[in-house]
Amino acid sequence: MIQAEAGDKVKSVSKTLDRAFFHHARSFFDVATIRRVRGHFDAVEASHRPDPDNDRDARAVRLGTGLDSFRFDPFWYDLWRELPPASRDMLGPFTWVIFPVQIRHITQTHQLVPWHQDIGYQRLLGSRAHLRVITCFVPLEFDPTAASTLEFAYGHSNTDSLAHTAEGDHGARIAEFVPQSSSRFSLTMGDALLFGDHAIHRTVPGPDGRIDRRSFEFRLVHPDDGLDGKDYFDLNRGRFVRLDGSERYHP
Ligand SMILES: O=C(O)CCC(=O)C(=O)O
Ligand SMILES: [Fe+2]
Repeated sequence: MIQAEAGDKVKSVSKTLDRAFFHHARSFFDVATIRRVRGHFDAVEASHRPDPDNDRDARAVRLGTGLDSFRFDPFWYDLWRELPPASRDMLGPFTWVIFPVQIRHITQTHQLVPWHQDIGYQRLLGSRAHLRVITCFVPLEFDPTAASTLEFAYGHSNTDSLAHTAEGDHGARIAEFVPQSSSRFSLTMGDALLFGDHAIHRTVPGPDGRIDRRSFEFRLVHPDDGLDGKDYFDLNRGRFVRLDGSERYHP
């Protein structure tokens, strides 16, 4: 059981300890940093070409998710090196950011992710699944309100881990799900959406139907839930770490 430490200056810890929470974190990242990150994204994206013989690459292209070579760039973690202190406090005990990040650049209808909980995707990882994660969704658009975003369901009484089934390339969806009510947020560059692994959400197009959107999903864990041999960015040490106690500037 993850406990908040007494005396922590944590504003939203009750939310982070509720696995179904979702929260619009305004100005979560430094805007100058996020602009620099977007510049780097634009500069290097096209140089990462899918290997035609690699099924994993082909699937990533179909889904609009970043290729492994693109994801493994430690530059994306500058967002965490330069995290404002108030944002750090908001994360409570979730101080390890999983490496690598999930990247998306979606442009097509079939890339919209159907209703799911992130725990449904973790379960697909078997012995490499984290027991518990929180997700930090970061739009990389200059006007995120015009682009595709996430929609969250609420008013649904069952916030436990629900059954998921595969749908095409999407590994996990909650079949036949109809929310009682739902929420979308007006994001500006630098904002993030933080949510628990039982929060029910999906991808929706922008208000005028436009889908084009670049974004990151970072996942964070409590250090007790780290896995052997995996790299994490430790927000307390400002370094990449592993469970064996090793530390490095680059993973
Ligand atoms: O980026 C999106 O539109 C949704 C992605 C998502 O929900 C996920 O990766 O868990
Ligand atoms: Fe998700």
